[in-house]
Formats: sequence, C-alpha cells, structure tokens
Amino acid sequence: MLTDSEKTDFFDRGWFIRRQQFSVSEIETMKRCFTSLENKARALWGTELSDGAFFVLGEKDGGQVIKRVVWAGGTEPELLAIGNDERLTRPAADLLGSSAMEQLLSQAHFKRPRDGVTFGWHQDIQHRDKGNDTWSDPNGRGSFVQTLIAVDDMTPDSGPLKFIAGTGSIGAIGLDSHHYQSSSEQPPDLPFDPSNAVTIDATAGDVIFFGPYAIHASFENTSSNYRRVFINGYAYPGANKRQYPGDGACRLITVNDV
Ligand SMILES: O=C(O)CCC(=O)C(=O)O
Repeated sequence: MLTDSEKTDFFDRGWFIRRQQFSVSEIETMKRCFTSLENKARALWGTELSDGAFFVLGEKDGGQVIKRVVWAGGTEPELLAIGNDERLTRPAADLLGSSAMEQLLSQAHFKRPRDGVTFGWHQDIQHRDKGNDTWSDPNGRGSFVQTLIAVDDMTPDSGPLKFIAGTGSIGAIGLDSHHYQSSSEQPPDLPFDPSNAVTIDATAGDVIFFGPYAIHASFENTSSNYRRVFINGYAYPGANKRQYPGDGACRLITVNDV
C-alpha cells in the first residue's frame, strides 16, 4: 500500500523514492541484461528495431553512443519479467486507480562515462501525447506512472535525475522540444528556475516513481562509472492510442486486489 505521504509526494511534489526495493542479486541480473544489450548494440550500424527491442544509437568521437533501448524487455526476458513485478506494478496501479494497466515503457538508459547522453528539462507527457488524439487522461490525474530503477548508484557527478518540486499536477505546460534536446543545464528561456531543482541521490536498487507532469532532467555523466537506469511505465487503460516499438510493447498488466 502507498502511504499518504507517498501519494502527496507523487501528485503534489512530483515524485517519491522507495529505497532498496531490489536486492544485490536482482541488480546483478539487470546489469547482465544491460551488458547483453550493449553487446547487441555493438553489432548494429544505427538506430533500428532488432530482436524485439528498438535501439536508439548515436555517435561521439567515432564511438557508438547508446541513447536508449526502447522496450528492452523485448529482447531480454528477465527485464520483461521485472516490468510485471508487483514492487513496480502495485504502487503504479494504486496511483492510477486501476488494477489493469498498459505497460508502455521497458526502457534501458546507459549513461556511460562522458558519453554525452543528456535528457534536458521535460515532462513525460511530451513523449506520451503526440497530438492528433494520441493520448487522453481518463483518470483525470495524468493517467501515467513512470518507475525508474537505479541499476547503479546515482551520484552528483554521474548525471543524476533532477526534479522541479511542486510540478506533479501542473498539467502539460508545453515545454518546447528543444528543452528536451538541450545539453545545457540552464537554457535561457525556461518557465521555471532550474537552480531550484532537487538532485536525486539514489543507490542501486532504489526506485523512483513520478508522473507525466513532473518537470525533470538529467545531464552528462562526468564520473568514471556507468549510471544505468531501468525504466518501466504504465498507463491507465484507454489513455494511450499509439503503438510503441518493440515485440509485445503496450501489453496489458493486471494487479490483483487493488
Ligand atoms: O536516464 C535519465 O536520467 C532520464 C530519465 C528521464 O528523463 C525519464 O525517465 O523521463
């Protein structure tokens, strides 16, 4: 069950963290899957759907950059199984107010040292609602829950997540897509003050829960360690009208007794 303060943190502040949800050996399994994804990416020439997952790849200084692997569970069954784990799905169902959910995301982020991968200031609704009736909000509270498992420790220099507190229920504010692209911590024209952002400090095994309106970002990993996260995202049934890439993406998940 969620506590009242977790609910308030999610809907008002924008996020909450459950510490040490996954054991050392479960994290080791996730790391093995991420290594397998890296090996699979190495065999690819560019962004493509391969073996059930969608690899979004780039290049820096002549080397391959893995920007993200969309529907990673499509090629790594152990990651797919985690997407149906009640440590993620039960709180998500509770927040959505529905025992049935559509799993939209099973996404691997790598952030290898100095690989240039950044996620500029954005709200996740920008990636759910692509206009033309691709998204609706049947539960009236955003209809989406994102969960992010820290696979490595998230330290101040490893490109940690940053949130703007108080944005959990502000609705879509129409941040420009260039904010999402930006690698700069402080683009000049943001409608909020990034210097007030809260930097998340997480240990491998922690899970961060946040909604579609929470404004957040993460910048370059300047440490000498990997900063991997595994993201699973769940929508209220009927909210999403797009097909996401990857074998089995947008599957229906049901949690008992919510
Ligand atoms: O890997 C990251 O830090 C980015 C996470 C993020 O922006 C998201 O899940 O929407």
